[in-house]
Amino acid sequence: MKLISLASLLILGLLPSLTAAEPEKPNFVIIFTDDQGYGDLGCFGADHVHTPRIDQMAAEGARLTSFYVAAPVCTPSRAALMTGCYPKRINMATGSNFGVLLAADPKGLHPDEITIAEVLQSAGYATGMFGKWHLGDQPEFLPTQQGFDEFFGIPFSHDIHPYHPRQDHYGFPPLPLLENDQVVELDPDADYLTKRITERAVSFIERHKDEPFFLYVPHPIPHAPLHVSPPFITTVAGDVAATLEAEDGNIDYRTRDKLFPQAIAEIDWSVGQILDALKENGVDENTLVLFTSDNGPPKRTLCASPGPLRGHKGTALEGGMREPTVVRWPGKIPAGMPNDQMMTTMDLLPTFAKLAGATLPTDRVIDGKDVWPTLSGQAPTPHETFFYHRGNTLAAVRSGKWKLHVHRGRPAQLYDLENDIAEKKNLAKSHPQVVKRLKAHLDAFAKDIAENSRPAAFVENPKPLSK
Ligand SMILES: [Ca+2]
Repeated sequence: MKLISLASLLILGLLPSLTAAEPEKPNFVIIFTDDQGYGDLGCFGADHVHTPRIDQMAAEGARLTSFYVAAPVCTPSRAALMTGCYPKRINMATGSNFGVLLAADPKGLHPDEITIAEVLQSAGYATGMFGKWHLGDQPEFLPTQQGFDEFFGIPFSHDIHPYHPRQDHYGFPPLPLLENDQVVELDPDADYLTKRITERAVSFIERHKDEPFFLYVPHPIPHAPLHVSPPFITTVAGDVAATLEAEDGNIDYRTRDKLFPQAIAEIDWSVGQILDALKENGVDENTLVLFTSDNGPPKRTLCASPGPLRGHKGTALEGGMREPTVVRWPGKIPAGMPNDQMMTTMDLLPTFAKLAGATLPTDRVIDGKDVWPTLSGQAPTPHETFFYHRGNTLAAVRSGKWKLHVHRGRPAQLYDLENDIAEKKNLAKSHPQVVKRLKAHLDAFAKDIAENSRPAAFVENPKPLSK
């Protein structure tokens, strides 16, 4: 009799707690380093840096070997990650009079843009960002205005400060360190930035373990000048340490370049701290963690490496825009399997929205696509094309294994990335039909962007942030 009653209650749907529970919303963590190259992780073939925690993360998850950013420099790359759009579509391909935003730039990511943080916030997520923003430093452009409940960090690169080698030319104000929308320090000791950002990230996980969360950790490092906290300086050669001790208020960029292995070691430590915090707080199994970089290594660098790729930061060659990417979600993403399918930072907004049960805006174009079927190893990339820009210039397109570079007034160059990842053998002459097909993609995209783009925002009388 009792069994029958229970069965009828179940049929009537009166015992919801006994039926399948709502699937738990996953947490998302994006760790986004600055100017790290495709060859700057052990699991991407490096022997000049040591990254045991990130390599372990790759062994438990996947290396994404054709993962792209939408621009080869900071500001537009971050704009694309935040909005799921090509930078040019939202007029964020450059700063107002420089390749990226500078201090007190009147320009910023438009407040009407809907960021990945806002999408997840609308689905009940706690959102935290600890690190470097670079999408506008005026009060109306700060992370707390774009969907982040909490922000601790710097509004742009840490070299936009009075110690810049061309300070005579730029006249930069002191570098502000912010807590939410308030400046809490000026010219903070950059040696401690990675450590302090990491501590904030770990605290955020501890405080939000019982609710769905989105944690964004855009490290200012390894962008020059390199800095590490004291425990990581112990492995530096004696003459380098001595030179740094003698810096005396100035910053010796060339000597600091030699801290590259130490800077990457501290980043690796930071990733380990975050992964350990997820485990200790019981949310490891329900958290997707993605590690990548905002653009390739700068040209003038002593240590950073694009690995087998040609090109560097600022170029539309693979070395500028293909990033060392590792993703991990136990039980959901097949462990230890490299994934060579084409994916981009623009895909994270629609992908996380889908996994979170959030709704995407329907009143605007979003270039990224839901790549969950691809990330989980069930389907090939949903992208027929990926477009490369330098600033506002449409420079190249990839479709399948083919990549076509176009330069005004010069013949196009066609490369087979499957067999020539270093873009060395121009096959344009022997494959005119492929060139024609890819050119048609470029023309269609240029037309689409011209017809469907949205403005950045500008303020009058921008002022440097101060305490
Ligand atoms: Ca960068």
